Amino acid sequence: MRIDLITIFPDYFAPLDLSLVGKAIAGGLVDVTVHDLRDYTHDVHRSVDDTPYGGGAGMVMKPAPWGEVLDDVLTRANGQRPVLVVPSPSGWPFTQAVAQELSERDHLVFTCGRYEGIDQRVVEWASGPFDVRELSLGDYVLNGGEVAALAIIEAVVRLLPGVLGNPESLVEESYAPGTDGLLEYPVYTKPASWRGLDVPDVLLSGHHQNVAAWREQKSRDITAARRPDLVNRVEYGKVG
Ligand code: JAH
Repeated sequence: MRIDLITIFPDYFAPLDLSLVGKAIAGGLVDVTVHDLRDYTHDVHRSVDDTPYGGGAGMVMKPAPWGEVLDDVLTRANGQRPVLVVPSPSGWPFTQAVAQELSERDHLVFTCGRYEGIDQRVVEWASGPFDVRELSLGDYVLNGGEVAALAIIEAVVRLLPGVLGNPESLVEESYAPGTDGLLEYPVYTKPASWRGLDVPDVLLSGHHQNVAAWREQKSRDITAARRPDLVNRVEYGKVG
């Protein structure tokens, strides 16, 4: 998988060399290139933003540097139509199903906007040569798309064949929120008693059917309390 990242803060992506994603990069499964948007400006101040047409607070990212960097990325796309991931608080929800779709693509390009966002004509133009996906991680505003891009990359790269050590943990996650499932039940390990708190007896009983029933009930209770939207989807027959 090829990943191009476009940002005015290239250092934000240093953590990609760590952990599981770092191993995927070191092992040649993933090839990441970080592009500094300011390298695609031509003025002495290397300026990437300007005031918004129509007025209002804040600044908007100018389209020209984005056009030039995206043209440059396309020269290395081998005539394919890469996915352009645009992290945005106004995007479509990023779910496990979307992560799965992205993991099946060859080439992902991330636009990490700052300020009030990127001139909308960039997305409009890009929907020709790219498969554009404006994506939101949740209903909150960050200072830019970098942290959202890191989260999306981690969720996608761990799904690539050969990246995760234990493929069974992927199977269990087909029942995770975002793939129509319930929230996870609580987990425990040794010691059986810690700071006066005991592991629930059923988990020590060796009675596998009771363990399964206890976990199912915990999952339902937790999901009902925290994510009633997921309980309803389950009851309509997708999982439970
Ligand atoms: C903020 C560009 N849903 C998470 C998320 C994703 C992106 C942004 N904020 C929140 C963002 C400012 C500029 C992107």
